[in-house]
Amino acid sequence: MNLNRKLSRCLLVAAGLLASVAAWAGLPNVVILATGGTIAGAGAEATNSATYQAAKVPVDKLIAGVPELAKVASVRGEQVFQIASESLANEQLLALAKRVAALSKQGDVDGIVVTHGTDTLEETAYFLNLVVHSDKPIVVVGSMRPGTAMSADGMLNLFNAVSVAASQDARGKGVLVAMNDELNSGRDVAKMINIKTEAFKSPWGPLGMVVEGKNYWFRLPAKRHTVNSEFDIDKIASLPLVEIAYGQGNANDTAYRAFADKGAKAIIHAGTGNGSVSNRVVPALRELRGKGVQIIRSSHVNAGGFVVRNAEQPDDKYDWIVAHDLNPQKARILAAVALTKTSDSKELQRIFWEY
Ligand code: DAS
Repeated sequence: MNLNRKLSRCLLVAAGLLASVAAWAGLPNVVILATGGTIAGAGAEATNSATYQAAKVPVDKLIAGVPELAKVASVRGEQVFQIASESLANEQLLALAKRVAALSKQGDVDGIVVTHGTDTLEETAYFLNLVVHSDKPIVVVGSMRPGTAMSADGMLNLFNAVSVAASQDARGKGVLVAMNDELNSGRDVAKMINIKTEAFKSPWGPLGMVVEGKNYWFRLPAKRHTVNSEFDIDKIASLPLVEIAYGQGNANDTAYRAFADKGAKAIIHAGTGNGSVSNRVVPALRELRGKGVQIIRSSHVNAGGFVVRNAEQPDDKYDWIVAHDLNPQKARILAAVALTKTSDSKELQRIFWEY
């Protein structure tokens, strides 16, 4: 057996021993649900911080790679998927949320960590925030560099996530995202850059920080979430098709019409500025609204949009909805969840104000 395999086996055995010590010591029970991504990635060289294969390392090796986890929790892992998150479709999102919800109901589970690719981490974190009825800590975590790279960020991100998931003071704060020592709301946070370890930001700031296993809180979520949500994953069998069309100066209505032809129940307009719509696109959106497709104006401005009704577009007259401060990809998640309950545009707008 080569040295690498011997080392892996030793790590796994050591992790097993540490886990039993943690369990014996009565530490909180944390379950890690692994889905893939860079945090499970592997590159050829230590200098490969951007060139690597995502979704390669299994959850038991992720746990074995951070023996310090046993100091803060009794940890066990489940490999839910092993995929890059840009390919995590609605079906996987539902399956993951159902597993999170089921575990959260178990008396022997004190907290849950979801390891995830960073590309759609913000979508999954928001979805869980909307549909999992538990006040137990649910912490989503990824990494910007694979574990094989110099100054990899995954180990500390994972340690922080497990430490927060094991914390009493993280309860009732909604789904959290633990990246780069910050604790952000799963609702607010988005990936703002794809080449830095400080990639995830909330337009309204983090909820807190985690430093050497201690949480420091500065604010609380203002929108409805988890136990205070009217949506429940146990009552959602599937998600309706919601698509996103990107606004730009030379836009036309081709994408919107094609999405509607494919059965989209709502179209998120990822608009410029205040969710603005080109005058070449407005007629198609009004026609599609007349055919029952919901039209939702969001903004693709980078640091976070803030779309209000009837500013430059007569939303009341057109019966359109505004996504407020949700970016287009989060607006898609909320629209899909909301449409499992109502297709009334006034009710949908209420939901966009409250979540
Ligand atoms: N492809 C990216 C993903 O799985 C890798 C990462 O950043 O996690 O989201």
